[in-house]
Amino acid sequence: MHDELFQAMAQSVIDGETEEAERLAREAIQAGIDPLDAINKGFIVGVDYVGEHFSCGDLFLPDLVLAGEAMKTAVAVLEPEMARRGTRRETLGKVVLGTVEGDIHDIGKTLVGTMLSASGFEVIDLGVNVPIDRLIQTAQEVEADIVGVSALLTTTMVKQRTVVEKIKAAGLHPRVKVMVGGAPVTRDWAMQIGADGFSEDAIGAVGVARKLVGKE
Ligand code: B1M
Repeated sequence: MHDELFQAMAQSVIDGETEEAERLAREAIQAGIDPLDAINKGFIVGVDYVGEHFSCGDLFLPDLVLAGEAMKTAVAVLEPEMARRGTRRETLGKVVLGTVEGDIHDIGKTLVGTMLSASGFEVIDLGVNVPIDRLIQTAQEVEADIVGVSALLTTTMVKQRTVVEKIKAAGLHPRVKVMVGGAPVTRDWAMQIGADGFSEDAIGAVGVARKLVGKE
């Protein structure tokens, strides 16, 4: 069901057609499609295609930029619906979230934030290219339970290690837990750097965060 619509969503991202992606996202909401299905079965398929073809040199930076813009626009349309569907009960905990310094990828990080807040976490999203000291200072100020660090580049994921080290050095750990994620990040990497939690995707991040605050 909805396979054609999902294919059109992927294609709109591949073609970098922002207006078409936006229109399809609205169509999905009207058709009662779960917004996460629209993202995972539709738009992400397109962005993954572009990523793969960028890696092997078939597509170029402008293609990546346009695909990113189309994807971002679609997600922005779907986010309020995701939040609306989330059954918000008591506040489960505070999460300070950001994409690590040197890295400007924000689509996955923002999705994780949306899912966490839809599930009852208070999310303080510091955006992209966030200096490590700012993450730590904010965690202290707001008395965060979790610091969530996203990284999409192999050159910036190493900063996740520094976040763990600095949180420990500041005496915040283990009260403040560190959760990491992003396309190149693996469970092995998370264990290697001493992070408390890792998830491959936004849905999984909610389960991991709940576990970290002891509210499974
Ligand atoms: Co960039 N980029 N990019 N890019 N980009 C990748 C990451 C890349 C894999 C493409 C490729 O070559 N195949 C490659 C990295 C290679 C590497 O390091 N090994 C790459 C590159 C090289 C670059 C530049 C260096 C290109 C250049 O300038 N020469 C440059 C870097 C700029 C910088 O950051 N300093 C760059 C720039 C860009 C754009 C700005 C053009 C654009 C980003 C737009 C934006 O974010 N506003 C862009 C895009 C769109 C991509 C791809 C195609 C798509 C990323 C994306 O949004 N995915 C990407 C290839 C790919 O990943 N398929 C690529 C969809 C998103 C929903 O998934 O972010 O993985 P993701 O998030 C998931 C999970 O990872 C997880 O949950 C999310 C939802 O399920 N997750 C977490 C994420 N964070 C989490 C945190 C958690 C838990 C789970 O806890 C805290």
